Amino acid sequence: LLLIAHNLSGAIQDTTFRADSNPVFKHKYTADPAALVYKDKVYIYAGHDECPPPENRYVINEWLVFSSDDMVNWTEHPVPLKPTDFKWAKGEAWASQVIERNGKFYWYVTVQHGSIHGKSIGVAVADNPLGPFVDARGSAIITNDMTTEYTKISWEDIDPTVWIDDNGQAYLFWGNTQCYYAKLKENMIELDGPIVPVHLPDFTEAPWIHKYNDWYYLSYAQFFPEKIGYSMSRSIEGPWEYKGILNEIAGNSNTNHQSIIEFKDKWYFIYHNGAIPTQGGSFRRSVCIDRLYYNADGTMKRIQMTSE
Ligand code: FUB
Repeated sequence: LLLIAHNLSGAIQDTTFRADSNPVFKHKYTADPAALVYKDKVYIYAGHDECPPPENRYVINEWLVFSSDDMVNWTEHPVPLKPTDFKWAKGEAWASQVIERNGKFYWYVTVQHGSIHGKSIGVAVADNPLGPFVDARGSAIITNDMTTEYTKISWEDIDPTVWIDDNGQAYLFWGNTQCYYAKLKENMIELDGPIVPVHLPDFTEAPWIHKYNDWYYLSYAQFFPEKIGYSMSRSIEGPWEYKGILNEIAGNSNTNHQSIIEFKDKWYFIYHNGAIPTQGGSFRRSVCIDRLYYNADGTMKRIQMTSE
């Protein structure tokens, strides 16, 4: 009986996740989804695209959070964090990621710095995945003046992604045009070593780290308009070997920004497109979810987007 119940619940999950319900959130424009799996639930943290049509620029004044226990039914929760919650920041809720460590939730975000030129990375902390989140340091953890020896653009310090390796060492990856990583101290709010450039072909932005079996995967946006490509390594510190395109340009959006998670024994690719008619586009984006599959050698099959 137990076996039948198990099989039945598996079958029900298979048929209820319908990629053709993309985009997942239709009542608001949502971008740069960062997914967190915690205690049988998935949380999606996303920027709220609010650019009034017909204008075309980023207007992103807050992050949103949604939760689900089946990848089908989503609950929206109160706004958990805004760039203005960082006193040193000026605005612009660009891409982010949340990770749990020792019962606390650390949220690494891109914002515009108030007094240092360019974009910066801040970190907020909370006791649960829905917040309230508060600035964990009172200052940015990464600022543009820390990386000017590599590129001269003001938006290179964006798109943080964070990883805690099996030995407990945490790493922050980020970047635009140039990808970087730095180790984090156990407190998760201070760097623990130098900033190291990561060499990835045609890197634009949006790095995301995940692990499957003994492989590390660093997926990232390439070119512009963006596709998602990926590299694999046996170590989080590289060297990384480029493996090709994982996701093509996502309907009607110049940017493409992914998270990759395993939830209840299935893998998912969570991203955004600009496909909501008639006002959707590069500055009014929408979060989508499709399934992700591996080949026997550990490489990933190209994502079959619902819109294809
Ligand atoms: O949403 C603003 C920026 O667009 C993100 O930080 C990039 O990854 C791109 O999606």
